[in-house]
Amino acid sequence: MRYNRMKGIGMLLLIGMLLVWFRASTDGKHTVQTTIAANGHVPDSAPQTSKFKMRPIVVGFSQLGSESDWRKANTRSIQEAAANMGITLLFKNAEQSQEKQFEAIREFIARKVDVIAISPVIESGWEAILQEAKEAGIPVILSDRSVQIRDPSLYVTLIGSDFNEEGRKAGKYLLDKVRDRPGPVRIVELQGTAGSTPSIERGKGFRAIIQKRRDLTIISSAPADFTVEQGQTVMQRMLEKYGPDIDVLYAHNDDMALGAITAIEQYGLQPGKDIVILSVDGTKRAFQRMVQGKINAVVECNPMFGSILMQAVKETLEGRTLPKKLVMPESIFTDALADKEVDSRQY
Ligand code: GYE
Repeated sequence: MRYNRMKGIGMLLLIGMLLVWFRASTDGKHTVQTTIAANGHVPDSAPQTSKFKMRPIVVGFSQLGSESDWRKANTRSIQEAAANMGITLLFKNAEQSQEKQFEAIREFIARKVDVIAISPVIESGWEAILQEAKEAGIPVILSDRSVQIRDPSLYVTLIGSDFNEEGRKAGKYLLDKVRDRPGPVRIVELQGTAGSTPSIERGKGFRAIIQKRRDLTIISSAPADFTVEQGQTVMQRMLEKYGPDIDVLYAHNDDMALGAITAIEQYGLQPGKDIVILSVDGTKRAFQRMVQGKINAVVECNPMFGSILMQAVKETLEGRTLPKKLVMPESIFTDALADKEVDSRQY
């Protein structure tokens, strides 16, 4: 009896010592096995197979806001991917404020996270804060939008879309749509957040294409911050000024197009008929409006890159070299096919 108890205590002591040794020999290390396929495909449920998993990878993610359906889907995708891959995500919503992004990043640095991911609200003003992250030895991955910096070594990679190409696609659709229509074709443009990459590039790409016809002119262009509310207010103002002269609305995202549709209907015009409407993103709500004939075409922008972002986090910590930009595959949808696609939209 006594001998058995001694044996039990001895076993407990041994296990305790082994645990201490185990912790000491693996502390701070992430022994991960990658599950990325040769073609770059990452299974969404890829498990975090850390051999001696004493501490999961910790990522601080500064999301720029929750201004649109696209953004909400993007947040969901990133949170789900982190959970599926056993990565701890510290999530901060900056509500479209760069200042709040700086605060979040400083907090991540203080908490010594393994990687910082940032979705930058605007392009300028990032050099100093990224330098702080670099000095703390924390790699930065950019998500969705870009930054203007002199030193490209301040971030590892950018995962997002080709916004210029999205603008070009919208322009090509328009050229085709009005090909038999004599000019002038008067366009109003609802830009997104002033100074943000998608707004800058969607504007440039669109202009590069429509300039092929001189009688296509942008008569008014104003930022509406990518929200339904501002889309409605700014469109209202444009209607008051230009009224039935407006032939086309190009909205830099679906949410602003939805707001604008309300304004157009209140003004007494038919969206999609009196005014041709193009937008960007491909949300379910925009597809529903396309089925109703109120939006004519939507250029897709894909927010579902959570698993690619998390895989990039793992590979960065493994010391691998990643391409400077990872671009999402995207399409364009028109009212002709909307009813076939609407039910399968994920966001
Ligand atoms: O198009 C818009 C969102 O940065 C690509 O931001 C993103 C854009 C997206 O608010 O809906």
